[in-house]
Amino acid sequence: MVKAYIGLGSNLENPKLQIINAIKAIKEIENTVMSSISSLYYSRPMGPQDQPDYMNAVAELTTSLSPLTLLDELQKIENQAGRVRKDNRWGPRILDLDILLFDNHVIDSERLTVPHYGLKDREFVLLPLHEIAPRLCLPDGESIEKLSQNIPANGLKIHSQLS
Ligand code: PH2
Ligand code: MG
Ligand code: MG
Repeated sequence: MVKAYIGLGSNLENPKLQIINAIKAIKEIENTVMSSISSLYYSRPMGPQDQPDYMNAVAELTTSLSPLTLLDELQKIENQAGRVRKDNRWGPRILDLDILLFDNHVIDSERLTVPHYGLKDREFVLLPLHEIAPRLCLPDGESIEKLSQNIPANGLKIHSQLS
């Protein structure tokens, strides 16, 4: 069993409900346990500014799935939520489930890049991740503690606590 960290995001069609439903669905993934979940956070959109604010959270999974099988399961959940894949980089979305970290693996394949390429520059990833895993280090040795101290909060706000 290894630990994987998943970023959850939504800014369309009742984002809070989307995240709550996604958490339920992730808990049903085979051979996987949700070992921790952060608070829900409101965040300002990164990328185009003419889109609604986001709701973001980070989950810790303990899993025996392979990275690509976990990716398949997460994409199924995105699709079930009604996500339509468009060519809109950083545009609005009903549900986005990103594998942020998968144990200490470094993966650079066509379907999957781990650690997630934006991890170090996104307050809506680093701060929820720090909430649930303050002692975590990235495969390159950088600490979440330090990264989260150095990132501007950019208005990130806790909306509600789940656990
Ligand atoms: N996701 C994006 C683009 N911009 N901004 C915030 N605040 N939160 C997100 O999850 C997010 C974003 C594309 O994945
Ligand atoms: Mg994303
Ligand atoms: Mg994504």
